[in-house]
Amino acid sequence: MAQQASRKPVFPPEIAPYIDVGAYLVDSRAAAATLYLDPLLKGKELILLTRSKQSDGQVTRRWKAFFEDCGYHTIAIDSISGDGLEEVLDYLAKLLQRKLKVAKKLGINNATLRVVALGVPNVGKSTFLNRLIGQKRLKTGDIPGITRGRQWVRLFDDVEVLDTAGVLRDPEQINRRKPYWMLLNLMPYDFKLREETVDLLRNTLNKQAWLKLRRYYKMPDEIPAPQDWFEMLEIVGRYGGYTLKNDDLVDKAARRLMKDFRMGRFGRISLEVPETAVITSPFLKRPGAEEQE
Ligand SMILES: Nc1nc2c(ncn2[C@@H]2O[C@H](COP(=O)(O)OP(=O)(O)O)[C@@H](O)[C@H]2O)c(=O)[nH]1
Ligand SMILES: [Mg+2]
Repeated sequence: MAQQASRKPVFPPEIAPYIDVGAYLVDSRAAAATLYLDPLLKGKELILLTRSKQSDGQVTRRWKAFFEDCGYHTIAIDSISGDGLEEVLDYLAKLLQRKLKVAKKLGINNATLRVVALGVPNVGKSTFLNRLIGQKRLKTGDIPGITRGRQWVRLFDDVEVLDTAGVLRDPEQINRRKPYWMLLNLMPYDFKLREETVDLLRNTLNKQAWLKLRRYYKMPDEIPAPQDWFEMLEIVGRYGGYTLKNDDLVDKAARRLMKDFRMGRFGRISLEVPETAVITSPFLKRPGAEEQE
């Protein structure tokens, strides 16, 4: 079952002081719509721009620069290809060394670095941690909300990671983000959002992506680019050999289109760019902004 918006904390608030790193998994294709920051872990942020193999590399680099300007250490990763994971391990090793140094000054000869993985449901927290651990110890899956309990897992002798269930908080923010989430398969298909979601994709595609789409759906040259969401779906229907004569077929076309997008049929596409994206997280440190308490 899909996870519902929850205000329950994903880790007990009282353990926040013992957590060293809040590893925030953010989908690099929609870094604003999948951004979630926890005020309890201020100053401990590590932003991981995931699925970097699926997003527009140039846009992902801009997102990295954006988050770094905000003061967060940021790494682009892909948990399937393994890209960026070495860099994550190097960064954690550096933080552990720093923690050990502080411990030694206090006369303690060991330290454990505690990392918690955070992010919206289905963004890839468990997959990322599994890849780091090197074996499939945490449950992953395509259905949001698969990680329910809490489990600390030892990554190395001196690094522990905590997987969490996804966070979904403010209902108002959630509604704005829903078309993004649906397109990225972070939430189940909802026919009420199909118009908005198809339009989101239609408005995002650049010239190159349109070319790929035309080729993929074998669109004849005389057919102009679709003017609205329905025309867009008609292209998919025509390709599949059906017309959208009833609502089920409209849904069928919408699902197919979204799936083809996710499969990369239209190329590597980012849905949001840092220059125009709306970031709703109230906890984002903006460069130059006054520190707020
Ligand atoms: N291609 C690709 N798929 C990923 C990546 N990370 C996660 N996934 C897939 O996304 C789905 C949800 O991942 P999961 O780790 O269960 O998400 P969680 O709810 O955040 O723990 C799974 O089907 C994963 O295989 C990635 O970096 N690249
Ligand atoms: Mg999980």
